[in-house]
Amino acid sequence: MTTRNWETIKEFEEIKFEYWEGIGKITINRPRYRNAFTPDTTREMCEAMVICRENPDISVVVFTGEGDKAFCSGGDQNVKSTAGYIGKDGVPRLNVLDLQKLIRSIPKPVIAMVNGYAIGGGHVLHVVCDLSIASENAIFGQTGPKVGSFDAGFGSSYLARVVGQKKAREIWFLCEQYSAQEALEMGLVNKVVPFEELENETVRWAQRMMMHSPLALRMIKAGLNAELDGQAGIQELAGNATMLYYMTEEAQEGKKAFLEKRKPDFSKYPKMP
Ligand code: S0N
Repeated sequence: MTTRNWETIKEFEEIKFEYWEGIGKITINRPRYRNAFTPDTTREMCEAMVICRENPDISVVVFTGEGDKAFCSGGDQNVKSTAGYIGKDGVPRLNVLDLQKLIRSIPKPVIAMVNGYAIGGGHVLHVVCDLSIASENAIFGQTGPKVGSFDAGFGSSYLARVVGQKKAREIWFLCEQYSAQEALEMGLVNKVVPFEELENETVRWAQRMMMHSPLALRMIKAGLNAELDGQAGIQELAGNATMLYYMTEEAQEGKKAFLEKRKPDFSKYPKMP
């Protein structure tokens, strides 16, 4: 599928983390289990996301799964215990929720490149990404009520914002599977392409966004999140406003005056209508 020389950013055990021309690509590398995630997979993805956030060379993040069968089949049922999923440290966790929050809060676009099954917690992961590009063989669905789990957070409420309340309830209550075409029709994905074209199309979308103002994209993402994310969303949007304010001479006057032990003079700064 790939024709690019993706360069490894960091070696992990359960994911691949690569870079090419402004794009950070995070790939769940457990095709044997249809790319189901363990707490270790999720911890590694969280670490890669933080690197994507910090690295100024990365403008867009792409999430995908290894191979042509699955994007992600959710939590690994082999390591599910009574209190979450057990990783190598023996502690049960639901740390996929941390990953969801990181995807939403990173101030850069995140594209889900859905290359097969996006099921259960794997479906939620594509839902929380900013954009989803799917291959024609992609299949979507939730399984929670069938297999003894559920995601009543972003996995439900944000899904309902994407596809509407009735459809979200159908998806969760019936646990059916949906084709890529059906997903497109319900607004669950942005585009469907043949599998061979999936990476090319995803890269095209990333390159298109990279031509635009990163600050504008950042503010739009924060604004779209803020409407839904309550105080956490407002904090994100407000933090961006503070960052922009720090860049002004007006804000710098306040700091300079403090350091120079004088009264600040804000009189020259415009009071916009
Ligand atoms: C993906 C499916 C539909 C693919 O079917 P297919 O192509 O017929 O392949 P299989 O033969 O079924 O699978 C191939 C091998 O891969 C293993 N495997 C597949 N999925 C998983 C999985 N999730 N965990 C472990 N192994 C998996 C198969 O067992 C098989 O192995 P072998 O060859 O040894 O038989 C199909 O595989 C499928 O339906 N998979 C299960 C989907 C599912 O129910 N996932 C779990 C759903 N729940 C969650 O994701 C929890 C989410 C979560 O973490 C969470 C989030 C928020 C709040 C709470 C939670 C919470 O933890 O509950």
